[in-house]
Amino acid sequence: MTTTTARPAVLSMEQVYAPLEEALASHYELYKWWEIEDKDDFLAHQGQKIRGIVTTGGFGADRTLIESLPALEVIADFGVGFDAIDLDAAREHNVAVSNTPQVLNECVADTALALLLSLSRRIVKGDGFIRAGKWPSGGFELGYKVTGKRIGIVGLGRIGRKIAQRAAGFDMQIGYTDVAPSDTAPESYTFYSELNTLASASDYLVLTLPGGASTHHLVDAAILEALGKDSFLINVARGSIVDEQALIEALKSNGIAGAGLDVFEHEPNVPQALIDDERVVLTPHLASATVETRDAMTALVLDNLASWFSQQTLKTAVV
Ligand code: 8YV
Repeated sequence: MTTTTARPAVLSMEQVYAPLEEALASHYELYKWWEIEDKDDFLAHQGQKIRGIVTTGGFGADRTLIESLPALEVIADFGVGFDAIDLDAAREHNVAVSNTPQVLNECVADTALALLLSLSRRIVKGDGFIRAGKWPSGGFELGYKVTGKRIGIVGLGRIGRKIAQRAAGFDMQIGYTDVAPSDTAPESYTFYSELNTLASASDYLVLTLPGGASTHHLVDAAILEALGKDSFLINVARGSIVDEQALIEALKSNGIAGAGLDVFEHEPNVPQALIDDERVVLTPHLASATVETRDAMTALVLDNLASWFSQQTLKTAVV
């Protein structure tokens, strides 16, 4: 006699990495949200069999989605940030949540440094200068030296620490703010209890703190004013942390020197004022987007799902 065990039904919310989709399809009865034309019809007729969701840091899972899936047991986030997942709704409905911490630290930190270097040394602008055929008719503008400058890290967590280590390689002076001074940070790092004081003392203010209600618009007009006309803002965390309109105003009035942005308030929409501004380097939320890191994130999502469906535990649990 042969027995067949039904594979758990899993709904993937966003098309993000083909090997993840392939692996999910080989282990689960996979549904792809972006391919479903009539979503209400799907939820009404198939929603009751979905036991797992795979989502991204940006897409998350809101209360409406969670409550539309009565058999939902687990949400596996393909990302470290879970601000877009309604954790209260997940808890209320006994839905476990996992994310992918640690495995993306290096790549996100590398991206912060890449933005910092691109801004200071005018890499993107220099590339455009050559491609536009302008080099033969004149020299290129000067940038700013990075070595020895002051970096202010907002959130000395797993990613913030990796950025600090990299900045130390450029002999930068490292300041940070967090809920409390870190016991394990090197003595050479300076702790600032207030964000505005850190901003005033920084040539580069780098955001590496979680998104969500508690950090919404933390970087507003006052913080940008404290940062000042010779300093740069770098955001590899969440767009919601920066008041984008205030940033646009600060750039317009030469209140800050420039910005390196991997994340935006309303992705994938980027305000035209930022696109038009050559003192801004823009990247499309790519900080964790390397083959190595996306493979590691895929492995962790699969581990979490396998562990949940076999023994109701998670490798890296948020809830
Ligand atoms: C991903 C992210 O790019 O880790 C996060 O929180 O936002 C990113 O690593 C995202 O989850 C994939 O879209």
